[in-house]
Amino acid sequence: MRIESAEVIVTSPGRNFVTLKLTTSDGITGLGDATVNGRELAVASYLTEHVVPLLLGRDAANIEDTWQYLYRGAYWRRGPVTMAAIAAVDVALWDIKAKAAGMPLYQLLGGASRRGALAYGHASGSTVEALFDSIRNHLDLGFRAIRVQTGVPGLGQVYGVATDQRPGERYDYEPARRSVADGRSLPVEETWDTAAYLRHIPTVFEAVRNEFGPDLPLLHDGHHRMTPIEAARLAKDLEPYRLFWLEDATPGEDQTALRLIRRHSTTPLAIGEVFNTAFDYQTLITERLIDYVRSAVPHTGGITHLKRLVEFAGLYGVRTGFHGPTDVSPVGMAAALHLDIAVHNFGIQEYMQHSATTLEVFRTSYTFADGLLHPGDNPGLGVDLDEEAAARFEYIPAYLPVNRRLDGTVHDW
Ligand code: GCO
Ligand code: MG
Repeated sequence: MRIESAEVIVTSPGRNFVTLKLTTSDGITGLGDATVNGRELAVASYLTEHVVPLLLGRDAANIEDTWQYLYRGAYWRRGPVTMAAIAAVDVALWDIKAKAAGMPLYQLLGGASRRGALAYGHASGSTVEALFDSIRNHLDLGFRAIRVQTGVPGLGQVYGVATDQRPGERYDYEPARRSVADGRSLPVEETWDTAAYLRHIPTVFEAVRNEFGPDLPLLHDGHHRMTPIEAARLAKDLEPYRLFWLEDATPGEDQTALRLIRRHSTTPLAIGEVFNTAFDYQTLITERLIDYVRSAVPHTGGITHLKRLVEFAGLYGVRTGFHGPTDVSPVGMAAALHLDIAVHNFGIQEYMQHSATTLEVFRTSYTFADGLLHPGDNPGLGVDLDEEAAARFEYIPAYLPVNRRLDGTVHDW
């Protein structure tokens, strides 16, 4: 079974996605997600110029060999662009293998370890009142675990807060936007003040616990904006509210920063959505500095590499909490769900829910019921790409926002 063709499909049904489609000599197709939010065309070009020519004629069955060939063979290792390109090839080959076997992918990954994957949804509000409405809305939608983000008094739009939620409607938060100036697309700029944030967030969690009780699993994303000692302060202040996790408290590339947080608090920590290999977690896992790995399949070298990371993490009691924002396409989401069902050390799965327009292009078979996600039992990943529909949505340049402190200094967003 040889790889006969490889196509890179860029489409923008509501937001930009890059998808790799491989077709074998027996006519089996496989899909892989190669989307890196705000830098999409770099991955599309890496695939088209440097990977597709190497794939044609290769044996589609040899997934591990192809992974090593692209990773070691490039000499230049790691990085979000390289690893997203390798991930797309890897996931497409797993899709093909599972379709050839006539099985849903999770069967090839060891079979089902659970009935479904506990999902968390994103509740947010610019005020605590709006946040409460959003939490109720999410509970009505069936979520059993909730991420909580709010506006900060004195600041305008901040990370993680949707502006357009209405009762009964799905959550719609898409940070990749653009401001058009002089005919150019530029990132939107937001304003940030860590001191105000640190004062406000514990009061929000106190209010949420008082309103919704002690049982509801609550999560929060710090989005890399604190220094180690600020993060330690927040983790300590949030202890009474028993978070499921505090995510990305500090910029993740400084692995030793987490030692300081750990020294001061028992709030569980999650990190890793911007990491791209298992090596990025080495200190964090072996020193037991985190509780959850946040990688996404398309950003961490695909199923082959993520499975390796998850097995390694499991040896240290660290569980999964895969990244699942809407910039991970339905193909990447389905890949995560097959792993979620199969691996032993599953923790939780982020689920932001794609828009109806996105789901017109990507036809999924995964389900969400009683707070649990399931990848479905169609052979392969269970996602089809409607190429005619995809062609209707042209790429639109969009960027993630840039954050500035009150004095204008660029800060982590
Ligand atoms: C999350 C993430 C996202 C990222 C987004 C960037 O926890 O879901 O932090 O909201 O900001 O994926 O592209
Ligand atoms: Mg995050």
